[in-house]
Amino acid sequence: EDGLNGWLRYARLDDCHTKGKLDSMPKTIITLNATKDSPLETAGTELQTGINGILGLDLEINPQTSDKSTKFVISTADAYKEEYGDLPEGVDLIDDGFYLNTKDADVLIIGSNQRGALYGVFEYLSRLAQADFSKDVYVTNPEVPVRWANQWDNLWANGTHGSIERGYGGVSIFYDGFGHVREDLSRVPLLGRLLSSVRINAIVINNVNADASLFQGTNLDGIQRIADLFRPWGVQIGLSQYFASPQTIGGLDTFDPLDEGVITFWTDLTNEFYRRVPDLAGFVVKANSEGQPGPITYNRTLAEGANLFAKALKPHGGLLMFRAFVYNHLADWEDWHADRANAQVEFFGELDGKFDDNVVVQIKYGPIDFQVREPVSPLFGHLRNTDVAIELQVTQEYLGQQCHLFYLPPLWRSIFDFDMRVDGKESYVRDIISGKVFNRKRGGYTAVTNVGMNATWLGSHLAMSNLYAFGRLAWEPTLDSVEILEDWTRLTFGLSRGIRDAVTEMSMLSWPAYENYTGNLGIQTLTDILYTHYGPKPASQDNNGWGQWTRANSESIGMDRTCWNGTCNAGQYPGEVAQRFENTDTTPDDLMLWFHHVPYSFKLHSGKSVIQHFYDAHYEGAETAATFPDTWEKVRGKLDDERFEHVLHRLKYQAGHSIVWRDAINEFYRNLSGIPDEAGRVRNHPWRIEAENMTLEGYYPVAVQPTESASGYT
Ligand code: BDP
Repeated sequence: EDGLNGWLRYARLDDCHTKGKLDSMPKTIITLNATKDSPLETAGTELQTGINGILGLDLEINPQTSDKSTKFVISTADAYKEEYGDLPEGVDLIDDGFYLNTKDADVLIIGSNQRGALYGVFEYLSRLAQADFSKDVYVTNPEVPVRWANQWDNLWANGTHGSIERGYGGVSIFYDGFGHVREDLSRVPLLGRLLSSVRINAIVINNVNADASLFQGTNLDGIQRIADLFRPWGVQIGLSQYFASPQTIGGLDTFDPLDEGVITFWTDLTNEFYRRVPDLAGFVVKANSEGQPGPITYNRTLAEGANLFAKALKPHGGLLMFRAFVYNHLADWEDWHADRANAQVEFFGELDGKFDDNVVVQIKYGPIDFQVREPVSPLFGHLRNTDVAIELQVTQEYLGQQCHLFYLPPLWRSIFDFDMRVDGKESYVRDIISGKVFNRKRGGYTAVTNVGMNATWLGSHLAMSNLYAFGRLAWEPTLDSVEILEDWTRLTFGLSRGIRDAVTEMSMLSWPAYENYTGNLGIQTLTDILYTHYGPKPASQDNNGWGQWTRANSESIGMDRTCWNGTCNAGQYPGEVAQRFENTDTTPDDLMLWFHHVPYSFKLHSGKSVIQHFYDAHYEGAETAATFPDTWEKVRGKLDDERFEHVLHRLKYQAGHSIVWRDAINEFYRNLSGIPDEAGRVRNHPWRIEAENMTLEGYYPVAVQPTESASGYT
């Protein structure tokens, strides 16, 4: 059990679950009109494999109906109609949707398209694996058509990040680290299977900080090979494009989006991609951000830049995902009115309606960058005439990098379920994304996944619940976080109630715990901001151009984002919400320091002062993390030792690292504010043992920066 199959293990059910159930199982699998390597063919073999694993039955696959014995019918709606007649009334399917009927002797798994049929098989197997034999009729359609994974894989191994930028599960499954697509791509279909099972329909296979050498020479064949391996799973590929490619690989002296030569370059290259990959999903573009080139270099708008690609993609039906993550990372820290959180609306607000109709603006959930707590990006309230997708992160860049357990759905749901009150009316972010609020036809959920060659994919078994949940929520954003988790746990670790309770308890505590011991009250994750984004380093947040500022001094802390005195980021939200954030009286405690600069003694709604909240929360968070190894110990023996130990090791590490966090942050702000902890705990707590006071063979003290996260200052 190394984790490679994730939640698709198809482990054999105990007899007690299957007793009396096997006789009534259909005897054959019909895949109507399945062609070689098609998703429909995959659906048939997956069902065969799954039933063999879960129930121990051997079923035959026939492409057509033959004998009279009971059967599974896997088909597209069109093929089904031709063979058997109409689907029952009320079965209305849109692209990728499916109809599953387990009520009768024959089990029907009918997709609106082949991909939908494959999704239906996964749904059926997921139920079987959870010992759910209920007789049911189930019709389901996706909330949005764009459900994309984004991988930030580099072609070259890079000293700081390995070959996946912000990836913590090993090196790339696509590239060899020496500038080429791997010869051995055997992990690709395994990933395709996992993605398809949670209805993710596309994957972008290279870093948004794109390297144009992917689009040259034998790498083009490589891209084609990758696409061919994903296709049977109903997963399309997408490509990140480098804006200056016309110059770097095209031999032109410009990359001006309005230049004829540049337009021809992109048209030709795009045509070449489609010649090789006819079902290419589209491109992702990061432009004019963090040093990336873009249209602004030529005084063109971001919309003009986006439309350049959109026009080349249009004849092929491709989408251009244009990232709203545009800001100036060389901002002036001295300027108290500068605010990175304002950048998206500043750059994109005025461009609403100026994008071609195959452009989708891809917006990170918050206005800054995947922090432990952010308000929703205000841009969602501005783009009324533009399709949008939300960008989430499955990879835990700022959130413990898979060394800490952090179950993300509750955080995501807090964003999806936020009511923007556009024009004073109910407008949940999820309904803006789906297009309901502004009457748009297309919306999307995307997530930076960054799985790697590690057998666990993400570096941690428990982190896989986030990949699973991303797909489930992209399909149905109102799903309950605990229900998703329970499904995942049963599929991953079997049906033991004890394991389910343990995983649920830890996972549901993981966001509040991490927020408590890293950065609370909306101050953001107080991590090393310049490089690693890991471990405590509050001082690094200020005094740089990157704009993730805390504005902490000896008296006070927080970003003043009010309009009356600050950066007026609050004013970018629709009226009712703006008013709420403008005022400390109506700003919730968990966003207080996001919107307000207040003295450490400022009294929160909870009645505590800001500084005392810091102290208490950091203790509370570390205390919660300390319970995780004990909670997990309770399931020892209820699963394989291999995964048990792997998880335990990470949880123990987390419990320890949360203490490092606790003491570093508390120490830092006690020094800065000069206000002691009312409970007298700082640097004087039970169980803390400085390394200097231990006898450690092979270790010696060295200077550590920042000193507050060091043991005994070294
Ligand atoms: C930041 C990452 C950086 C990415 C950037 C992005 O630290 O590695 O390139 O986002 O999303 O969170 O483009």
